[in-house]
Amino acid sequence: MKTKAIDLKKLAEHVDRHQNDAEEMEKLTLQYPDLSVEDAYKIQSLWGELAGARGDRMIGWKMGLTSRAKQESVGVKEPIYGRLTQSMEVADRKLELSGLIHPRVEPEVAFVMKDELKGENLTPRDIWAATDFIMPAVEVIDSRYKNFSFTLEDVVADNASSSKFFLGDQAYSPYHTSLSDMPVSLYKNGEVVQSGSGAAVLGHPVRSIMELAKMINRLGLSIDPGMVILTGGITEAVHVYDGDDIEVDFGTLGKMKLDVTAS
Ligand code: OOG
Ligand code: MG
Repeated sequence: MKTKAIDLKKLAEHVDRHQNDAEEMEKLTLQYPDLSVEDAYKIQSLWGELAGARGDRMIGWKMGLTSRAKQESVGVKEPIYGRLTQSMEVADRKLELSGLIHPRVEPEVAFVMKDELKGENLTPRDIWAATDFIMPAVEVIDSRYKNFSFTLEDVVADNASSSKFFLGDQAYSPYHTSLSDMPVSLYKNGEVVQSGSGAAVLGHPVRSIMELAKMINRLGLSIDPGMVILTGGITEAVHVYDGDDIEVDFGTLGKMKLDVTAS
């Protein structure tokens, strides 16, 4: 028997409040064990409308859990997507902890599109032909769930843990380097704490864009020209604390440095 319909709008407001107040919350699935993945994406989309209504425009998408290491560390075995809004992009090199709960950073490759991408059977060629440029990126994830612990449905409803992101100063031609062979090392306070290569992302980051297009196509959505796409963590995410200095070496895509400060 179908139980009472879940008020998805109310849940979107609940998630939004906890994001804005940087207050951790219980897993939604504890109270709503019947919450489906479709419901969770609907909550995410309603959250996007709330952000849009306060002027926080959507500027792109992120893929998450595209690497085996990341899937294993959180116990969710499939890729997910989330929405990126204007207020998440940080232009300086300061990661301020105020407004965040228990942030982690992870190195990623960002694609910026020049053409629309739509469809469930796109090929790598389609993606490259529609790509304007690529950039090294650092994503800051900050699950609103206690202990960063969630199910697939929970993390999707929480906009795939999105909180902030930094893009490198230098953009590159999509053909600059082989992204699957690109070595990446993450340094915290001068020591390497994570390393990997672009191949960790579904074999090649371009596949992450194919997967995103396929997933949103089911809802009739497409990737718009000008949008930025974070293709997913290349290594495990690392906790950051006040005073940390973070440096990511992206090989021929250069280095990015961030100072972590309380406010
Ligand atoms: C989910 C988001 C993961 C990525 O790049 O894999 C993600 C999480 O681990 O909290 O952004
Ligand atoms: Mg990520």
